[in-house]
Amino acid sequence: MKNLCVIGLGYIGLPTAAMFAHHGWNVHGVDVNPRVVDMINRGGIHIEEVGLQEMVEQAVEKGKLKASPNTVEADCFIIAVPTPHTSDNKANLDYVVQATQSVLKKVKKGNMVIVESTIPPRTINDVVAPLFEETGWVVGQDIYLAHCPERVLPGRILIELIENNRIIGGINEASTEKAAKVYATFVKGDLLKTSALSAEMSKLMENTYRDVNIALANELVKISERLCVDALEVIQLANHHPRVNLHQPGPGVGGHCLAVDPYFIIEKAPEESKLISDARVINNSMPDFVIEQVGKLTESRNSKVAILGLTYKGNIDDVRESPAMEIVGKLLDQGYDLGVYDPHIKQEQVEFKLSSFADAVAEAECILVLTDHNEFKDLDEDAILKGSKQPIILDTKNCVVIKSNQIKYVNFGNLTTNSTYSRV
Ligand code: SAJ
Repeated sequence: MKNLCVIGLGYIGLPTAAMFAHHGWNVHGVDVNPRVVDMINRGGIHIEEVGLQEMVEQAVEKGKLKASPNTVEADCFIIAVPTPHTSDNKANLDYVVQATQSVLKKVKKGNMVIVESTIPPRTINDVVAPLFEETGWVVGQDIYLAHCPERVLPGRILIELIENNRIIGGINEASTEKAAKVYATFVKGDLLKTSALSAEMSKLMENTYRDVNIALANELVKISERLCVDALEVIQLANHHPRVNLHQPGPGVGGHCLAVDPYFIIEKAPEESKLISDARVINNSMPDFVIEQVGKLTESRNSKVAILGLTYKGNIDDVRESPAMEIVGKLLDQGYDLGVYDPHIKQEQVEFKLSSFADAVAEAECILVLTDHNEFKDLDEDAILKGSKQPIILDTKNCVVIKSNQIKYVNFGNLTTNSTYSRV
């Protein structure tokens, strides 16, 4: 196997395609977006990820990576298209089905087909395999089929593609063995061989585990506000216990993974997913909780609020399912005047106006930190003291380090415990 076709060149597909090309495969990338195809064929990238630009540039230069809108013949096909959720929180498998149908037109006996997209339990057995069987292929014999979910953390993708253990979930053993050979190309972590169903469920549980633990931390913040206790200190103290790992509270859970994947389980087992469902409700309630706190710190709904950070987490450029975007939308709907600053975001990614830091904090009654970018650790305090109407920072990500005692600092640890809201 030397020819690989990767369908979907987004946050997972493009780094994966580049990694295989870097390890000697002839890679053909497929994407419906002509701008993306064109940019890659010129050795460029359309997403922010450490080290990716260099790897794509090299692979294209060496002729190991090409991109087009059409699926081509190959020895192995990797499907890495999005699986968004519908308005009623069901998995939308349209892109997976379309990608599979495009593979069907090119597949040959002996080929390997791998789905990396995150999918609900039984999707490989009940949705993907039947598409091949309907056209006469014996799946697991004529062609091989597996689910090998990605587990990489945005910001560390190229490192984790190699270091992370990789789950190899074949529709049968022959498919598992063949898929394992594909990833053995560069994976240094363990290749964990299992069934497609266990692979599907394991992937979903990894993100659900994190989502439920974040919900516990967010619930603690609400309890702490009622009981006037420092939630952040409590988390710090409790995490000194050898078997406790409380996660960090925040303005909500964003991204295409933690905020979506639990629904893929709930959809298949609604009665049995009480805790998972409640956790989603708690995390989805945090944007309103943050807006309540803004209301306590500002004179009226016409007040100016400075927004620092729009992405769903720090040091990336991804605003998908971002709690910050939801908070901005709701504050604008309520009539607040906003100054929005995010050094990782381009104006064309959002519909509202982006400002410089100084313009964002000018005349602000509250400076609302919604994302933990490194740039926010050390803020321009002079600009805040000179420009803002009230030098008050509400840090929902507990990431800002304040030096001046003229600035009132609020985070999820001192919402009620410190009436002066100062942190000197
Ligand atoms: N968050 C908190 N508190 C925490 C940790 C995270 O509020 O203690 C928030 C973040 O701010 C963000 C959201 O949760 O809004 C998700 O961020 P994340 O860093 O937890 O994860 P993702 O979505 O960037 O990546 C996750 C990872 N999954 C796990 O760590 C179990 C990654 O390994 C997966 O590959 C990725 O989902 C995916 O694609 O599924």
